[in-house]
Formats: sequence, C-alpha cells, structure tokens
Amino acid sequence: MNDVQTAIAALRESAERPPHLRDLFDADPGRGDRHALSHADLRLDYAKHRVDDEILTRLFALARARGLAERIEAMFSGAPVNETEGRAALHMALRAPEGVRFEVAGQDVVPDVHEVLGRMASFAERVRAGGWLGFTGRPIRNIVNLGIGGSDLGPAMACEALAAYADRGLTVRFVSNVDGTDLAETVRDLDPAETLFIVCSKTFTTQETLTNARSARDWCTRALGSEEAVARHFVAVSTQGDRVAAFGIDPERMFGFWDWVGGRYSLPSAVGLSLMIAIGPTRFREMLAGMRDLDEHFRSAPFEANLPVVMGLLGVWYGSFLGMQTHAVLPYDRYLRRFPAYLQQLDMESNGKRVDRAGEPVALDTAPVLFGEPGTNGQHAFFQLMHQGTRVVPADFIGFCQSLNPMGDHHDLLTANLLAQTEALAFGRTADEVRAAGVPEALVAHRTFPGDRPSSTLLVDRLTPASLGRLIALYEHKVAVQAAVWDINAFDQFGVELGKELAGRIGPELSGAAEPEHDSSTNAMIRHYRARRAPEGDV
Ligand code: G6Q
Repeated sequence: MNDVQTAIAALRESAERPPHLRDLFDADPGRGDRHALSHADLRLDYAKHRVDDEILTRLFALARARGLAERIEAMFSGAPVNETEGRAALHMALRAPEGVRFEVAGQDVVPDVHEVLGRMASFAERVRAGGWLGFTGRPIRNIVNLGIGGSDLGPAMACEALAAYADRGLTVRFVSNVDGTDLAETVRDLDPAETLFIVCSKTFTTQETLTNARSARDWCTRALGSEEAVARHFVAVSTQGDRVAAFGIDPERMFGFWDWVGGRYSLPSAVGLSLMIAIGPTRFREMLAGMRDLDEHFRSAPFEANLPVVMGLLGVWYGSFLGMQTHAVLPYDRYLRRFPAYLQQLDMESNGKRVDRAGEPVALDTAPVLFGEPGTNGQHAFFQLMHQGTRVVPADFIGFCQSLNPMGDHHDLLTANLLAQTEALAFGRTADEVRAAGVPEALVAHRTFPGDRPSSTLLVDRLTPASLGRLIALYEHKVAVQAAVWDINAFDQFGVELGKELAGRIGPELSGAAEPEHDSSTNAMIRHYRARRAPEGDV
C-alpha cells in the first residue's frame, strides 16, 4: 500500500467505531479550549466533532500523503492547477498589495491587478459622488449588475453582507436569470435616466447575461430615445474586449480581468465593481485586505493550526468516511442571508466531481450537498430533521459577537439560540432525561434527542468588510484543501455544459423552427408546451 492507501485504510478503520460526542466531552474537560483555533477576529470551535486525537492525526496524515502542502504551493505559485483547462487559479493575486509578486507564466500579474483596481476606484468614486451622468444629464442613482453564476453570486452576496457600509442613496440590484421576470421586476420601479447597467461576464458569451443585456439595452434606449444612451448607461466587466465592443460598449468602459480568475473566485476582481460602487473603494480594499490576511494564514500556518485545513479535513471525515451526504451552513446574521447560496456554488461547483485529476474514478466520496439559511429562521423550519431525523447533517454555525444593529436584547437572544443549537445537536436529550422530566412513557421516544450531531462554530467579532473577506477566503481555501485530499480539480466545471448544449437544441424546437428529436418524455413535453405557448413567444 502507498501512503495514501495506508492513510485511507486507517481512517476507514476509525470510521467503524467513531467516538460519541458525549464520551469525548466526558473524557476531556478541556476539550472546548483544546479544540479551538483563532486567527485575527475569527474563532473556530471544532470541539463538537466526532474526532479524537487519533482520528485528527490520521486526517492530517491523509492530507500530507496527498501532498497538500505541495498543492497549496502550486496554487500560490501560479502553476496551471486547473489542469483540464490549462490555467492557474490565482485569485490570491487579486488581493495582493502592490509590491508583492504573483506570477503566471513568469509574468508578475499584480501591477495589472492594481491598474484595474485603480480604474474601478475612479469610476466608483465618480458614480458615488453623482459625477457620472446619464444620457439626459441626471446623475446615476441605480446600479444593475447583469451576470450569472460567478458573475452574480459573489457581488450579490457581498452587497447584502455589507449593506451596513453601503451608500444608502444608491440602489444596487442583480439580475441573473434568463426568466424575463427577473429583469422586469428588477427595473420596474427604476428610472432609466438614472440607471447604470454593469454587464458582467468573463466570457461575454453567456446566453442568460447577453439576453438580459440586450433587453436592458432596449429598455434603456427606448425610454431615453437614442442608441447613444448606451454609452452613458452601460459598462462591462469581462476578459473579452472584442465581444464587449461588438455588443456596443466602448472598451474604454470595460473593466478587465484574466483567465486565471475562476468565475466563482472572481468577487475580488472587477466582478466586484457593483460592490465597490455600493461600499466605496476604501471598504472594498478592506475586504481585499481581509482575504489577503486569510491567504497568508492558509499558506503559512501549520496544518494543525490552519483554519481552512482543519475545516476541510473535518468535511472529508464526514463525507468520505462516515457516509454523510449533506452539509449545512447557518449564519446567525441576516446580512449573510445569501452566503449559503454563494457557498453552494463555491463548494458544489468546485468539488462536485467524480473523477480524479487523472480521469480515474475518485477513491473517496467528494463534495456534500450544501445548503443553509440564516438562524434563527432555519430553527423553525428544517432543524427538526437535523435534531431528530434519520440523517446526520454536519453544520457550520457562523455568529458575530457584536451586532451592527444593536437593539435591546436581540443580539444576546440571537447568540443564545446559536449556542443552544450546537449544544442540543451535540448532546441531545436521552430517554432517561426525558423520563426524569416527567414526560409520559408514550411520548418518551418522541421527545428524545439522540445528539452526537456535529457542528463547527465560527464566532467573529463583528461583520466588517475585512471579516467578510476573511470568511470568503476561509471557505475558498477549505474547498482547495478538500480538492487536494480528493485529488480532484476544483477549478473546472464541465458539469454545466451538457444542459447548455441541449438547451441550444431545444430552443428552436419550442418555437416550432425545428422538430423535437429527443427521448419520448422530452418530446412529449416540447409538444405540450408548443400547443400552449403564446403565439408570439413571451409578449
Ligand atoms: C463559475 C462558473 C460559472 C460562470 C458563469 C458566468 O466558476 O464558471 O458560474 O461564472 O457561467 O460566466 P461568465 O462570467 O462567462 O458569463
């Protein structure tokens, strides 16, 4: 057996008799202090996990056997770690200060990063100050980002998360879906004379975004009476200047980025323009500094004290060895309500893979189904299953020690709920305890909580641009750790291609321009839709 096989075999052996959380805590009164890590304003409690020292040692051994340290260095050194597409994954360069070198193919990319950041900052300041005028001479007050996937989820999540730091005189919205309702409802109450569209697309070929951009252009030019309005009401974020120009946006008003920035890792690039306009360049740079801080922690901290490494390996333990298929992320802060959706893409698109880097079937199960909702709302919805269902759902709880909206005792109540949930999940309530509380025998089983349901808790001092930056980079690197352990490429996403290709075929079949040629189920639905669709399409 090689080192990897030996490490896997050892963990499989551990998985045959995983320790119970009650036993782990009974055996070690100092567990809560020992199993916690701090970095800057972040504290990770990982005591409530089904791991003892031996299991942790075995997880770290697996990481070492898989060459995690070398994989981290390869990523930071700009090697083409996205091997199937022959690209680097160097999002860390987007948050590097001037003077720090990050090379792709021998070329330092940091000066280009700062050149674009500088252009973004001038533009954002101008819009924020009311100095960017629309076609009729009125200042821009509304920003609409048109993008999807990685060109939407990051800035949409961060604009929500940092709303407390935003210029409230500006309206910043996001349209992603090709469903016309998305655009229609988003612009319904906006004045075209005061609205700027950011067409955000790395490739500038994405059907949804370009369809929305064309419809937005029609909406704008119809209302303002001239095609020339496009120059004042549209800017682009892309890597493809020619396609941007072909759409009718002057490349002068394009903010560029590079093929070494993956879509779901692109928030700190020009893809974050909407966020920078909302919160201003200074706050945006604070977010970048937070990311950078976590990048350095990830690159330099020993594995045992490394937050992304520890979180990543715990996920591997549950998903690959204990057969758990889901993972919940539960932010106890309304500002983070889009964070689970953002992480869904980051985690599931990166690591939802079934072959390893060599194209062979993976040795271990990969990414879990990730979901989440802000607490306390989730408690009144799906937590029932987490406490008493037949499936165990490992969870990350995220809370803040200070509220950005202090109000009576709300924040203590919120935090009490967070901590209570982790305690209830971990320790439950035994049948004897239920009986002792006087519950009638017929209800004892119903009122019993099995416990032994694991969770991590991230406590952050306060939600700031820097702390959000740290949280984002923490999860990015957690995903990279897991990809290394599973030996998969976290940076491609061929799984989204087949559906796109088939949609391209089905489109003309729905309008009647072509006859359906699919399986009998798909053909029948196409015929059903054709018989009922509005004659002129969606008018
Ligand atoms: C992200 C994916 C994907 C991508 C969208 C939008 O990592 O690659 O979600 O971001 O498909 O692509 P464009 O930015 O090219 O429009």
